[in-house]
Amino acid sequence: MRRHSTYRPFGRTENRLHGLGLLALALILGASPIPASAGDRPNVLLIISDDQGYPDLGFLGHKPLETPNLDRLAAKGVYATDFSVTWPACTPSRGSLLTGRYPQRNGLYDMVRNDMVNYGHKFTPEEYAVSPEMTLGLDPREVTIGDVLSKAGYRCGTVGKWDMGQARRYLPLQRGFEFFYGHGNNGIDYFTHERYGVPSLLRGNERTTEDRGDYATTLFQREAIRFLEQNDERPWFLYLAFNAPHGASSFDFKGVQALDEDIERFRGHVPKESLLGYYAALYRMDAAIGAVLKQLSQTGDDKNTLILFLSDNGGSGNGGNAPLKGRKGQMWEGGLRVPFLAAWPGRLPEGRVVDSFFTSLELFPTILTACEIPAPTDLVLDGHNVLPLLKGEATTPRREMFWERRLDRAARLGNWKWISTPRESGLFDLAADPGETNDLTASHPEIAADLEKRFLRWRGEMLQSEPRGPFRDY
Ligand SMILES: [Ca+2]
Repeated sequence: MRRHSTYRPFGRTENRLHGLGLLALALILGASPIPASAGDRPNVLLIISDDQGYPDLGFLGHKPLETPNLDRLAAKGVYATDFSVTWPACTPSRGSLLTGRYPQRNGLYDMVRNDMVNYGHKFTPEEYAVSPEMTLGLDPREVTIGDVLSKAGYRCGTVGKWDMGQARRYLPLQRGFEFFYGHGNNGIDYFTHERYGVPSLLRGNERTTEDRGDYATTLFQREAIRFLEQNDERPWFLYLAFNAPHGASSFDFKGVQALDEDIERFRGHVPKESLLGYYAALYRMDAAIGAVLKQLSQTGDDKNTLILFLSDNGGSGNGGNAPLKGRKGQMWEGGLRVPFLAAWPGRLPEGRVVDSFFTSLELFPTILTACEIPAPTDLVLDGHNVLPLLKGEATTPRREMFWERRLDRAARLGNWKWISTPRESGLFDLAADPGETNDLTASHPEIAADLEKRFLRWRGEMLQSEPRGPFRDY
């Protein structure tokens, strides 16, 4: 298998495992790509999962979980081993994905959430209407990828977890999308579609309870296919944003909700009984992705659709992110580094593994490049087109990256990673030590100082950028 670089985040054995798994899949499935006809602008399917840990793809073989459709996507496209999101939890990660900007630049740099539910408080409708979940969201001045694509003639839809505010001004139909079915807030009960007792499912701008009782992932599958069936002459962009396999946002259920049949599939086969819901929900999400991909192949859209898949942050209740350290919410790789897949028949190689570092900030400019749409000239984007990297024609354009969550800070320069939080700090060489076990601050103080300096310079740039709501004081 052709490799992008000699950078080996997991050492030789781990890479061979990845490589063999993919090679085997490629041999099993190996169909020759059909090139897209010249001048045809591609469709784009952007899929995001929720709290799916870095090791949690079936073909990696780390756990007895099953993701056959994602495995097939990896075999037919590109799998990245060193891909990071911009924040270790949902809202800011998703906001920067859709704006192509650091959370600290677009203003959505913390969660939009009613924390009183953590103490058992049930909101009345009147209280909820003036609560953070209803009043905060992505600044309406921010430009989403939906805004840019729809202006360029794309038909844009969002299905699933929007998570960037649910007052009307924040919802997808006001942000460049003409189709929306899902929830605007951070999470729901998979069956009642309530968020801690508050009905939260919307079709377009209107609340709906028409599907109450049905499993959310299955509904999102149905609606994604509905969007695809509404095909017209325009190319389309579908943002398929799962809330799976995140834990339920419910007073009545702790953990991840799943269909009984899927729970039974894994009973006796998971390391811990408490992981049954996670494994089952992940399996069902993968099946939903499979159904959507099948729909694409039935209409022929699969031949000219760029498919991108990522998780919004590291695993939380997934039984651990080994070989990475840490979890969701943390600056360790286990919080920031996530699964990433890309496929585009005839345009991207099949069964390729990219070990170079890049981030979710890259996806906005990458999508625009794929669609041959210039970025708005007055829009400051923080990422770079990675199509040449994915194709194996160039090295990664991402040299530096910075993360900030309240007092937690991290920076990356090449393979060097610097962390500073009130609880822990360190300097790590991720090429030799992806598990962040060997703090090199004492032996390489100049590198630690350089990364901190770069972090502070970046932070200064963010503070000098045009202020955006909802959190910033301006
Ligand atoms: Ca998440």
